Amino acid sequence: MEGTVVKSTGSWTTVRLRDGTRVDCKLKGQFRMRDIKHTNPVAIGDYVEVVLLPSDSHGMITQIRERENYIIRKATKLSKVSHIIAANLDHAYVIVTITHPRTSNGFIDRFLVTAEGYYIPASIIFNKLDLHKEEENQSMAHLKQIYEAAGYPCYAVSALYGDGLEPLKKQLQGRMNLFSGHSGAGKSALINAIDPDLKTKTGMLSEIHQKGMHTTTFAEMYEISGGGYIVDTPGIKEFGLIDFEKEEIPRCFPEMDRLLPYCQYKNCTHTHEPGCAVKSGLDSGEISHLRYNSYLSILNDR
Ligand SMILES: Nc1nc2c(ncn2[C@@H]2O[C@H](COP(=O)(O)OP(=O)(O)O)[C@@H](O)[C@H]2O)c(=O)[nH]1
Ligand SMILES: [Mg+2]
Ligand SMILES: [Zn+2]
Repeated sequence: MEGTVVKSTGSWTTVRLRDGTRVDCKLKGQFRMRDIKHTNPVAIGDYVEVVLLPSDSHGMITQIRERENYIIRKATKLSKVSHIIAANLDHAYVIVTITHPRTSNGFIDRFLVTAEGYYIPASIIFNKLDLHKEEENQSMAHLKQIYEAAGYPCYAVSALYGDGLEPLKKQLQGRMNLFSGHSGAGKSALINAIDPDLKTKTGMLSEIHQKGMHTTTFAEMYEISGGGYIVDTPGIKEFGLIDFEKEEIPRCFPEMDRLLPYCQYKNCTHTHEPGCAVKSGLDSGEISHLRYNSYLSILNDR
């Protein structure tokens, strides 16, 4: 039988079979040792083959189909093994808050670069609209303009009051979606608002630190009624950017990549080269300084 991995906690893996039933499965021994680069041989979103064990109420995963894509992170910055957060994603969403807590531009851009790096289409969800005053609305409008021009769809919602959810719900239908964002940005609240049946745990925002507490400790996949999934990821501080070489970064900024054919050099890094269309774009306002500064900072990190 075939199914999708919807939960993986270590020793047990929950698989949703085609007919909708869920089976807790063990892994056939061979997988545990095969993949030494990753701490988890099977990940949320994996398509697997399962053999049901009639004597027990559980099953055995016998095959893992090749992944179309996946997103990984490292346990620590220096560690050689990485953890697959989720596989076979159709779309990645970053939940951004202008306030309570403020999401940094660096975080947004790192997320987007990671998604581009893995060829996963990405969008931005601005949450907590209800907390916005004039100033926050202006900040959001400014960011929205920058990211939409770059090619990223933007949504503005309030998970608390349910505002602005309809267009987003349409996009989520029938797809495998990843939700990421700072802890406290409202990922769990948003999943609740999208599908109240799911009853995700949402944490209270700590008033002293203005930081969210960790209520989710490992990624979990939720099935949306009507079809589709949302993978909720725990507060990821050092999101992604793991496997990439410096040379790959320029293509991960789509608005700059589009200008590359107009740069004098085919392999222009848009830093010191003469005749660079991206640098001209900075002067003309076509390229945002905010994005360009992120680009430089990510490039210099490599
Ligand atoms: N005012 C307001 N608070 C929200 C909104 N969405 C989430 N919150 C609150 O923000 C805190 C963190 O939300 P949670 O969903 O746990 O964030 P997560 O860490 O990203 O999963 C909780 O206290 C939520 O009630 C919103 O749209 N407006
Ligand atoms: Mg949460
Ligand atoms: Zn250039």
